[in-house]
Amino acid sequence: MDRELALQLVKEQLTDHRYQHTIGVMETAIVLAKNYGVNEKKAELAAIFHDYAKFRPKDEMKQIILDQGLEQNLLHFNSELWHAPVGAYLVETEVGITDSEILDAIRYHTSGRKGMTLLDRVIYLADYIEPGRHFPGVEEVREMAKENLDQALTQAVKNSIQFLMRKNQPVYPDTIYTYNDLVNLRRSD
Ligand code: DGI
Ligand code: FE
Ligand code: FE
Repeated sequence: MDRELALQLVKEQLTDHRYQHTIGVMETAIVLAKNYGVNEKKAELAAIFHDYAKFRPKDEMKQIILDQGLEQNLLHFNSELWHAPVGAYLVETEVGITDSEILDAIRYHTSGRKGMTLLDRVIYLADYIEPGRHFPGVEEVREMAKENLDQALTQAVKNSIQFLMRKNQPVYPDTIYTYNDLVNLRRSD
């Protein structure tokens, strides 16, 4: 699918603000893909569609999680997490994208997962550092992302978990698995 059609399809699903975020994620993901040897076309499409389900009503997302046998444990956690796996499902069924690497990058863009692929990493990080993001610590991660993908990703995941803990929010298991996996990967002992 070409970029123009993909953008047209996603624009209908999003607010203007979220569409601008999507453009930022797309541009950032392409730079990261080039830098770290990831398929640029897959990075482009995964980025364009990563927040496809962001504005679906909660009830609709809940029903899809139940009916399609998605991870049921999601229902016990913040509904902000749901748009990622539900998005992967809708991008396959409504948009017709069947590439499992692209669908996985969408599915895991919020929580990450143990054993993230390079494409998963690029999309997670692009979502975190795109130019429209302004929160404490983001500039540090932007700088790291120029040199070391995993170091930047680890910092982004750590910041996200600390943010959730400061707000006394539960942390979804995949988010913890992502952190543990990245820390184990980087350990030299
Ligand atoms: O969709 P975006 O805003 O671009 O970004 P995102 O897909 O990373 O979603 C961020 C939201 O998800 C934010 O409100 C925090 C929430 N979130 C991310 N990881 C976890 C989480 N919420 C809980 N409870 N647990 C998590 O591990
Ligand atoms: Fe998202
Ligand atoms: Fe996003």
